[in-house]
Amino acid sequence: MTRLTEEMIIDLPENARERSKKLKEQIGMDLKTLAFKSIGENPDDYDFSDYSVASVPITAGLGVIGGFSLSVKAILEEMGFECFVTTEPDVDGFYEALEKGADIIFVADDKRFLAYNAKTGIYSENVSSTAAGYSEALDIASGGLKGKDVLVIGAGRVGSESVRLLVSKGAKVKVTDIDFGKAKDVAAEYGAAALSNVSRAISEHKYILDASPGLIPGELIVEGAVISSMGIPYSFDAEGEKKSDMIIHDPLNIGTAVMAAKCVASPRK
Ligand code: PYL
Repeated sequence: MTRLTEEMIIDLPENARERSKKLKEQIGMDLKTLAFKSIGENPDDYDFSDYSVASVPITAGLGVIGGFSLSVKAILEEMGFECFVTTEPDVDGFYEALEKGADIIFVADDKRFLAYNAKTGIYSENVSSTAAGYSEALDIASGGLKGKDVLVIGAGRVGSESVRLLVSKGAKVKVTDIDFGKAKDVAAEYGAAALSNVSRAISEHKYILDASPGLIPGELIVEGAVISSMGIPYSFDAEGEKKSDMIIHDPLNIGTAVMAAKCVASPRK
């Protein structure tokens, strides 16, 4: 998964509510509702206003990303959780979260973004959560993908999980990747079809789930395209935005919200 940069999330904290409102305009539900719907749950069945959530900065690997923990906090607060960023990073920060009574603790290194419910042992992670949230958003935006052709761009961790989920929703899934071997492996594993020519695949599909870091030239986008794009950096130019009926995108919000929903709703594993 591509590593976020401070520039990509610099405005996230103050725009979290705006993004949730935009999502509601696009698909008829806000971030919290989409997150719970992505896991088959109704947010009204849960009162998580008394949950305390901690976001712990992690210095491992390439280190802390400026604004990352604050962005996690803003996304969770927009959903209705009470959230704090620990003053200490890493293990001492995890200890601080426990000492301060956090129910759910969010931590991310360069390989894994994890949410852990310290009270129940339930945990969730960002790759499967992002795939779930964006696949659900595309299903809703399309009016139901069952029987429809859908293209997944990118056969990495998120793209593969998205192929699996979209096949389970009854879509006719095609997957493409600059590494055609990866696309073929994912297609074979989940009952999808692999397309070798990425540009042609994009130019032939109305419904697209974009799980790739690459920019997508607007000239490839079909008129009226409905696109669910977790790819970072943001992949579309003015022409692509003009031709698309809808582009659902954020740098971190949907994946983080689904992680929180899973930690509140999932039965103990
Ligand atoms: C979870 C994001 C979504 C897209 N790419 C993933 C990423 O950038 N991962 C790295 C996160 C590092 C966070 C850093 C901190 O500030 O705690 N260790």
